[in-house]
Amino acid sequence: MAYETILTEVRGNVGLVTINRPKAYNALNSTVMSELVDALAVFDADDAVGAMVLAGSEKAFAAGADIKEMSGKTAVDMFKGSFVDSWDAIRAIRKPVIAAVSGYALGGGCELAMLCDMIVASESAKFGQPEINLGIIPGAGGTQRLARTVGKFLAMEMVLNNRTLSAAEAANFGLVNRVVPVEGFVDAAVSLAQEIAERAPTAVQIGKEAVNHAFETTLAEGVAVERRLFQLLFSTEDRTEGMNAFVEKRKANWTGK
Ligand code: DAK
Repeated sequence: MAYETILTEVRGNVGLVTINRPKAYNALNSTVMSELVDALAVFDADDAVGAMVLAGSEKAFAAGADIKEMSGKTAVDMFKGSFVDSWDAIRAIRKPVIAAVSGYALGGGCELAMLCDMIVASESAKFGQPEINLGIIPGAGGTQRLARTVGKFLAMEMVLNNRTLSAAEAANFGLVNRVVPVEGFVDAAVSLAQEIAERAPTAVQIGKEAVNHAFETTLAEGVAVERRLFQLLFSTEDRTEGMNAFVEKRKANWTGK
């Protein structure tokens, strides 16, 4: 399908989605969001794709929601709009999504990166929640995910006083998985995604579900859910194959069954 604001391609077993609104620092208008949802859902349903990368440009992952589009909206528009649903739809993607972040990841851009499962940042990446400058606060999970990731005190400074984090600081505070040179930052994310795509597909998706559950519940309930998911994997052919391959000293041949 041809999109207006994003580019898509498959590299190996990785679905790559690139936000492409260079004139607006990849600001996330409703077209970008609905196209992202569509493209990620297509890759999620494609058995040849095991993981995805969501990238921006070298200059900007995304400078936030589109302020020009948002400026005329009422509270009821914000409540009813499909813009809100898009974020939930991205959260519901089952396969791992790795954000490849270079340049600005601000406001909704930072939140979009945090909706992903891992973040590969280029040395120029800048993470921030500047909504306070617009008289609002983050609206797509930023206050919650930042507090859980970088801790209360730094999250407060970012949300209340627009403290931005360099890539090195983000790595230091556990907000990104790794920092790589600007040149080739997307390739670095794709190669990490390819490694994951070569693993047992059902276990990968169930592993994502289990880790994400940690953010939704108590430790006791989370451990109970993990145990059920672990037991479920004992019904898969890949579990038998993986253990047989280890015993037989050969590479496993995953089928996703
Ligand atoms: N929206 C619209 N246009 C933007 C934009 C944005 N967020 N960011 C940049 N642009 C546009 C500029 O308007 C400008 O367009 P023209 O004037 O050329 O037409 C062009 O990109 C270049 O920008 P600048 O001239 O400003 O370039 P600079 O290099 O001087 O500065 C900058 C780059 C990224 C530092 C600056 O543009 C900037 O501060 N941008 C705004 C960053 C920001 O405040 N982001 C937070 C937006 S609020 C929700 C989900 C999500 C959200 C809310 C609710 N729900 C699910 C309920 C999210 C909210 C937000 O993200």
